[in-house]
Amino acid sequence: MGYSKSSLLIVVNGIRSREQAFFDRNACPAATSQQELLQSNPHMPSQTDDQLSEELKAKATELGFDIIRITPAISPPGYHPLLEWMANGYAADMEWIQRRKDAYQHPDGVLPETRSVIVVALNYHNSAPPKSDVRISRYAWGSEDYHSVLRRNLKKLATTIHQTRPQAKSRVVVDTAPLLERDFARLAGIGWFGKNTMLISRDIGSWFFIGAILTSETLSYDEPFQGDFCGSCTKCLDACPTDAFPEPHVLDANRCISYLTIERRDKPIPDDLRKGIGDWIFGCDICQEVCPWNRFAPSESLPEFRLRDELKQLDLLELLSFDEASFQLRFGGTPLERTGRDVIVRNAAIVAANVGKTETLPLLQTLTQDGSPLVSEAATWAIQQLSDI
Ligand code: B12
Ligand code: SF4
Ligand code: SF4
Repeated sequence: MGYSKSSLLIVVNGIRSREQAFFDRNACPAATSQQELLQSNPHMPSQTDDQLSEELKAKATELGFDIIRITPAISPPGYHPLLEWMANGYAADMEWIQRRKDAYQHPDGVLPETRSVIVVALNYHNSAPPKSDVRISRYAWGSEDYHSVLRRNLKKLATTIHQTRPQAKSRVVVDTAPLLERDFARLAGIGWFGKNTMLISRDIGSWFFIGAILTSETLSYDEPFQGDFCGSCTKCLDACPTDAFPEPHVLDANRCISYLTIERRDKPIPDDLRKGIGDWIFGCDICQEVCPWNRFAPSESLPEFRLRDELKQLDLLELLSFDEASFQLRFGGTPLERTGRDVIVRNAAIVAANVGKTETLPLLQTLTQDGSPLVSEAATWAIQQLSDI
């Protein structure tokens, strides 16, 4: 999932620490000099690292995060595998990853002088909607885009740091910054890299988002995750309909349905991969659905990720009829808005052919004249496929 908006830099100034409030009330000379000392030395902890780390963990639980762990800011072991991944062309057209490849070397590339990385996991698992014409990946079933949900709650969490260490610099990271989030989640001890490349937790499986706060502060650190609990299982590798895994733990984005249906927005989907897309119009969950570690995944943690009524039944006839206005009416403000109308209609045309829905032929015929070449090309292809039935 790639996003172009930059993550938010938050340096919370003006929030008075408990110490400051105490000193203000008691206004004695010693107190003033201590206060000055605190302000002149940003790294002098006003609370011990242990206390602040414990407070952060308690606050994270209160905010609904499922897991929070903390790791020192180091150069991630996944940096060289990342370079190899790009050199093999597996990043497809996600030039925003390649453009910032140097910045991935250390969290300093995102926030200078980062000392600690606070990593959270937020579960979004949800029970499946009734069968409809098309499928949408689970992460997009909620009422709000997960980036905004995570950012909002991470910003609240970051205030815990700034209340006691007013000079701290922190930055909230969800997806967009050049940070290998899965690497830091493993370093913090959240889980291991499954053969499907997902970070998997023994406690909650893999249906979770990762978010992070980079901070200039030192904290108490958790142990990295040791071991790999995939064993001899290969269910995810065998189930991928487009053969997107050239080897275990490596994903070729060019072949992944998630990339094809969400990120590939200005080019047609290659012909040889269209059948494999099956009935997915937005993302794909197959390599997680088959994973035994997800059998007992808990239900979603926040109401924002509860299945929206509008997604319970999705009809190809409606999707293929979308113009900009009706697309916005249906998907505005939801995670699907991000791709725009043309991509969803293009995907819907491919799905119509894949599921053999001949009732869509009149609509597809109209779409061959669509203003978007993405849509008209896919509609022409779909008509050919349906005519062969
Ligand atoms: C680009 C991207 C994609 C791309 C590429 C995915 C990929 N596997 O690389 C596409 C568009 C295909 C995609 C799809 C999805 N994504 Co995405 N994506 C990202 C993003 C923005 C960057 C990932 C990246 O840098 N990839 C490059 C590869 C090389 O790195 P990596 O897979 O993250 O980490 C690997 C290396 O570090 C390597 N490694 C580390 N050390 C070592 C050592 C050795 C020896 C070796 C060999 C390897 C190795 O192993 C890690 C795991 O494979 C991250 C957010 C972020 N900033 O990290 C989200 C992220 C990875 N995506 C996420 C999700 C939820 C998804 C989807 C499930 C969405 C969907 N349902 O459609 C799918 C899952 C597909 C899959 N099986 O991965 C979550 C994953 C959460 C989790 N529990 O793991 C993330 C973290 C977003 C988030 N903030 O929650 N995604
Ligand atoms: S998300 Fe789907 S297409 Fe992508 S690797 Fe997993 S199973 Fe394959
Ligand atoms: S399906 Fe099997 S091999 Fe794949 S990630 Fe899950 S446990 Fe590992």
